[in-house]
Amino acid sequence: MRNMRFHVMTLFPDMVSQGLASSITGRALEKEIFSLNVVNIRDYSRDKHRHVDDYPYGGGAGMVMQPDPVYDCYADIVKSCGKKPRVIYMTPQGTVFSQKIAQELALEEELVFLCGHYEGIDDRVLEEIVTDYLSIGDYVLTGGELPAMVMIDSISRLIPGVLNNKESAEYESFQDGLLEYPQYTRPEVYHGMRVPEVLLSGHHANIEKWRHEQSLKRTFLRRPDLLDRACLSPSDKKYLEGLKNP
Ligand code: 9D3
Repeated sequence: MRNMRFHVMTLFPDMVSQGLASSITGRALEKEIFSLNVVNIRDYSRDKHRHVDDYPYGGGAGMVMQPDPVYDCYADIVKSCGKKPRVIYMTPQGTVFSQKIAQELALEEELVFLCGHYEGIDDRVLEEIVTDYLSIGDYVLTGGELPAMVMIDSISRLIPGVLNNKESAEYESFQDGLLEYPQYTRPEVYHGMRVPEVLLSGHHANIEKWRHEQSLKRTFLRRPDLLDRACLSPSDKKYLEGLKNP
């Protein structure tokens, strides 16, 4: 089995290590299903005060991360890799990350995530080492660490063995591109609200049909944009027409 290795270049290594040490990613790290090498870019400063940033040429607010510490950090990581790894720069200017991109990146043996801070990184080192520019969406964060953690979380769960059987089965059922149906557990009556009767009936075919219709209805109401790309049968389309024209 492939043992995927993630490298993260960051000024906040504890944030990344601690964030991924919990939950399912933490369990998979303990089981050595994938590994995580978090590297502090500051360790590659050439300055006695451990500076890694400087004023921008041409003026302007804030500081820019210098190219040398980033390059030296990268060079050290590459030395430990079999072949030249993809280097993903976390930036609000990147392509928006998606499940499709997660699936593509999960095929790699090694991935390097570069997290920026301040007003960004000297563009020359980015041109030299970065293969992919990725964002997690159109909102402003303080740095690339949370985006790197988001991507590692979603990529790692695609590695065989990270999810248990139940979790994997749930993933399979998501592949039709629809939202999940609602779930219920005990008690049967909560704050006066009953669990839908069909779920107590024990009639598996009816339960499947009800759940599938709930998925269609939810997707229609909450994420109608997904319906354009979903796999829909003729009877699904009929059901949706019924929702639109009651
Ligand atoms: C508003 C002008 N800029 C601030 C100096 C741009 C800017 C640069 C860097 C804004 C935020 C950041 C820090 N964010 C990331 O590094 C980042 C990010 C994000 O903010 N949103 C979504 N995805 C990503 S990936 C990396």
